[in-house]
Amino acid sequence: MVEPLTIPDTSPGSATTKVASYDIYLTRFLNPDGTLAAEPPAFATDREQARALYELMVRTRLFDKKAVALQRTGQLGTYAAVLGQEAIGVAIGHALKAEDVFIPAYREYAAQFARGVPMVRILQYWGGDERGMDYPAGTPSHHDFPLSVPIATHIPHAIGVAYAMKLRGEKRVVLASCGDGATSKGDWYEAVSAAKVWNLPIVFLVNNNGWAISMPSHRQTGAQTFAQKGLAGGISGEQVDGNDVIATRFVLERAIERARNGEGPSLVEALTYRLHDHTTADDARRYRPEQEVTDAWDRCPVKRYKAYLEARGFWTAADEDALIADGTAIAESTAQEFLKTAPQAPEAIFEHLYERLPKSLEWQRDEVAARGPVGGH
Ligand SMILES: Cc1ncc(C[n+]2csc(CCOP(=O)(O)OP(=O)(O)O)c2C)c(N)n1
Ligand SMILES: [Mg+2]
Repeated sequence: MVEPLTIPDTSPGSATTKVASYDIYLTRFLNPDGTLAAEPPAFATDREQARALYELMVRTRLFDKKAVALQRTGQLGTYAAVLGQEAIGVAIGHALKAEDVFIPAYREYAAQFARGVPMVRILQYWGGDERGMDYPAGTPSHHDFPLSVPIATHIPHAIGVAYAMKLRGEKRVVLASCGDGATSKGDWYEAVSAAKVWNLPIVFLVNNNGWAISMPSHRQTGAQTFAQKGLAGGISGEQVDGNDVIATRFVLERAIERARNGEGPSLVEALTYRLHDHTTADDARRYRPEQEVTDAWDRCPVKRYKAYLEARGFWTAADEDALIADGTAIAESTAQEFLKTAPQAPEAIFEHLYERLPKSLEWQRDEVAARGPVGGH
């Protein structure tokens, strides 16, 4: 908190004195090879809970693979893959309570699945179908926001939601996610600043996956960490190993409970790596060395957590076979459901922005409607 302007005394005999200093902490329970870096929290030692994290991670990876395959075969529009970053979405999905509100960017599918978004909705979304943003009533996702491809524009919206919760005296929390690149946007800084000024129940999750399309993180900012951008706004900022699902869930739960108890906002920088191209419209070989990607596979969140589960006796080869078979079948049936969905009329694109369409757009809608459909997905 900035004190009312008084100029502090300097140390006797010194022209310059230290007025503030800060530390940034990183949390990790699992080393990249799956061995324990520290004693894990209770949820990770409970067989069922521990297995659930892994199952969602693998199901998400299988979904992701299918989505990329659909795009590659001309059956889906541009798609943003989550390969390598699955642990973060899984951790968010398990850390939030049903009444909380999740305001995602576009790589946290696992959290959306955990909160009740059917996989087919994500395919519809990337297929250009607005119905892909309509999440089912009776699930937590119904009061969540749709994923946001516009970078950081959803972060001020998240502040609005958290402000409403505070105003109504609700014990609910907002979690808003974005990438490292998004933290360079003015709207992101404005939101972080307002969050502390109003002491809002919000957690900002920054996926630092090393890249913002072809821009490496170290050229995205001169700051040593993204976590310290929270400190600059007066809020708790910390790093977590985002490829360690245990640590990420643990750190997020702690930040979420602080927010729920009125202790205000937090920023969590999750260190991860984007193993895929930025989207299917990108070819990352044009700007990043293959060796970097090969090295990053050694830190893969799925492999790491599987090794942990196996060491605890929580996971067998038969479990793995069953999960792969089931997850693959679900991804396939999801794809079939998507492909069978009758496309919307082209003029549907005019439906969701205005309550009453302005006159200037009415003629455009009518013209599009008169032309009729131009193809399938
Ligand atoms: C407002 C806005 N500006 C630019 C873009 C184009 N764009 C799409 S993704 C991206 C980079 C985002 O990087 P980061 O925030 O690190 O997220 P990541 O894709 O790495 O998860 C940009 C510039 C956009 N979608 N929205
Ligand atoms: Mg990024």
